Amino acid sequence: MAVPRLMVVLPTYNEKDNLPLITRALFDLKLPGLEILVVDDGSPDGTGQLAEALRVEYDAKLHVLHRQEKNGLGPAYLAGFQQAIALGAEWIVQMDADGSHQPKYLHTMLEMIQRYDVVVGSRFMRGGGVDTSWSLYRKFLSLWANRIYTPSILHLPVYDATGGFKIWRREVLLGMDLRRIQSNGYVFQVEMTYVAHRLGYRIGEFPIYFPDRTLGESKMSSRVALEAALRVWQILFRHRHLRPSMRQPGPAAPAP
Ligand SMILES: Nc1nc2c(ncn2[C@@H]2O[C@H](COP(=O)(O)OP(=O)(O)OP(=O)(O)O)[C@@H](O)[C@H]2O)c(=O)[nH]1
Ligand SMILES: [Mg+2]
Repeated sequence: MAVPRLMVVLPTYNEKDNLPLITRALFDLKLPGLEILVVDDGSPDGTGQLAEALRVEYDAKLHVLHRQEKNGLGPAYLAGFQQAIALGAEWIVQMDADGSHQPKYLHTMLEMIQRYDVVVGSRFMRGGGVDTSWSLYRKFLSLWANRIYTPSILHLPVYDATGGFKIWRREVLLGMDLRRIQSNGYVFQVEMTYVAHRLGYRIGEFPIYFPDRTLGESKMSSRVALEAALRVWQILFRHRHLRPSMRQPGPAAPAP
């Protein structure tokens, strides 16, 4: 059987210290057919140039998409997904470059993608967890937002509504019609999961432990969390009309 091409999309903005670590860890998994696509939005710290050096080091197995403007994680992922599809990827891994999404989980998540359309690395299901340094208050608030608040508004069948460590089948990204997705930040994750769910794709969840970013500062704040909570309603009204029959017919997968 031909090995499906696996593309890990890594968005970066000022990740020059993290990028070499995550790319090394990914290639060390020795997963057949694994390639990486770095999506850098002109990082002032030189992450883009560093990615070019890694491209030479890893030969054709690492690709770099340079974008001029920084306009957030959502648009960066969307551009990366389009490029991954254009490069022929069959399975597309969505993963932050900051160390919070640990490559070691990919073995099992890849087994699961054979049975599901999307696999979500889940912090809030049994067996998952968040950084031990999180205060009880922050843990409680995230657990409530992800397991109770968001799923009860959107009727989502997942425990981690804002989870951003995912594997997508190519057909799913094509069928979702990514032009529908408009959000950024935490809400981008919710919107992607909700659209997939409304279109009837099967979503599997796998428990992950989520350490805080290895290097650099977290941008999480109460304002960011509150805005995300309100925007969940916007997602509901924007997409609740979607049905499985409204999947976009995409071109067939390329021959192996
Ligand atoms: N290309 C691109 N990447 C971005 C942008 N914003 C964030 N990223 C990257 O997206 C990933 C996740 O972003 P983070 O800033 O870590 O966001 P977060 O994980 O929600 O928050 P913290 O880790 O708590 O700060 C990281 O790999 C970032 O470098 C952006 O505007 N453009
Ligand atoms: Mg992060």
